[in-house]
Amino acid sequence: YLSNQEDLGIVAVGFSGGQGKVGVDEGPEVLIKSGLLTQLHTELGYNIHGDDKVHLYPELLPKSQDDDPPYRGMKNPLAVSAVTRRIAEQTYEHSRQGRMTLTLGGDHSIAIGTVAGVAKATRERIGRETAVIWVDAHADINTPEDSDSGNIHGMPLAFLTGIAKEEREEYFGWIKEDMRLNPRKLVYIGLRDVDKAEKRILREHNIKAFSMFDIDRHGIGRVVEMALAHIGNDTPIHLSFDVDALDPQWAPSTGTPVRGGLTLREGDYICESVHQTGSLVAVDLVEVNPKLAEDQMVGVQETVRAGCSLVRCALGESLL
Ligand code: 6HN
Ligand code: MN
Ligand code: MN
Ligand code: MN
Repeated sequence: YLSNQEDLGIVAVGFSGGQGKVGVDEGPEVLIKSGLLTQLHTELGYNIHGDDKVHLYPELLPKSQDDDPPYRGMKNPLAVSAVTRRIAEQTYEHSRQGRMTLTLGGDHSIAIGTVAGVAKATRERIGRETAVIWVDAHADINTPEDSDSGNIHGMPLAFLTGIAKEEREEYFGWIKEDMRLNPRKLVYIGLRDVDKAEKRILREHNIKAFSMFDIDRHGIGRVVEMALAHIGNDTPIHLSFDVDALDPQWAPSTGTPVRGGLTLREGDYICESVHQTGSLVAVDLVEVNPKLAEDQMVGVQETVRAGCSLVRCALGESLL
């Protein structure tokens, strides 16, 4: 009852301003070109809503880098804030109508928009707080001041939870209370490269996190069970999957690869289990960068195949 299981709202976001490497803006195009949306329609039976065009938001981008200087150390702050604000409107619109909402990225800064929009819609529609399962090698919860890189794709959860505060509308001040994520409703899976300041935030706010260590110790089955138990039954779930959670063996074409990650099967298992709850309301797949891979052809193809597999599993492909 948490969403219309047959209706799927798509937002394809060709945006790379949350980090410094070109190419991640081409992620959604290669995922779509490889046939993902067709598969979701013909094999999984979803009615697809929204256009299959990739949004580049040219009208929202500052004319030049000089018009978007660093603010509190953040790079491209006006661009990322404006684009994510628009994405929040798009995901809000799909989610408000009870559609399952799928966002294809783009770098992970775009989740500022997807989580904000879905959280607001779900509060209005069924009066519930949305939980977020963040599958990633990284914690993406740096405050601007704590960040070593200034890249906003390492900060989305700081703004979404309100741990990073900002008044000015044009610098994420548009994120209002009804769009926020309760830190107690956030669960991580797959962490293995967490900055020192982020570790302190996770401890201080008592945020539930399952690292690769926990997966080695308990196995993926038990970890997912514990993650879902933390969220609780009948809570709407937003799954935000950074493809770099997978080991680079499975997903080499990504901006910040870290060895020692999830196997493709473990990633698929997370997605299948979350689908099986019946509480999934939104999915993001981000950080597929077709311009990056040691062996360009093979690496890109593998990464795209892995990304498509994760999405299909989250949308119910492999469950009998
Ligand atoms: N991602 N913690 C590093 C930073 O720059 O803040 C890496 C962030 C990676 C972000 O992979 O979505
Ligand atoms: Mn990551
Ligand atoms: Mn990430
Ligand atoms: Mn199903």
